[in-house]
Amino acid sequence: IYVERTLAVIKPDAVHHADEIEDIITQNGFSVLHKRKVQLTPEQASELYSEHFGKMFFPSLITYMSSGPIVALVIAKDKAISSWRELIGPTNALIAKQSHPDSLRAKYGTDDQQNALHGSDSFTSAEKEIRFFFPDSIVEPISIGDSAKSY
Ligand code: YYY
Ligand code: MG
Repeated sequence: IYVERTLAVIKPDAVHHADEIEDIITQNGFSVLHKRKVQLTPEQASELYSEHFGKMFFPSLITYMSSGPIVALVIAKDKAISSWRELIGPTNALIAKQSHPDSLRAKYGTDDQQNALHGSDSFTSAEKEIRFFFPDSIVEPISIGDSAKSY
């Protein structure tokens, strides 16, 4: 049995709800494999969001993401990447409140920037983002049981 992993980040605006959000994560069947509370420097936030460099919202995104502590979690479940993206909801929390009222961004976010949560969007970004926060963790799918196969 192979368990997919993804990176979840509780952003500065939602860190005061971190315990509650972690409960929701486990209630939704995810295992929390690693957890770290850190405050990113603007340079580190820029690295994490490098794909958005040059966009209008990039400078304010970096200011926001480095404005206070965040909680990074490696969470695991079958189809963890898409399942976590689904649970957090649309990027814009204002839209989430309309179309996905039960999503975490609807519950904890404010607008298109302060949206409370991050989730990796693909296997490649999950691997990269897990390594960014947890450089010592094993990135390969973890195997439970005795048969060893790779992707
Ligand atoms: O992956 P996701 O977080 O749902 O959205 P992205 O399009 O990758 O944008 C990353 C991040 O940038 C988003 O979570 C908030 C911020 N952002 C913004 O501040 N303003 C926008 N118009 C779009 C995104
Ligand atoms: Mg994204």
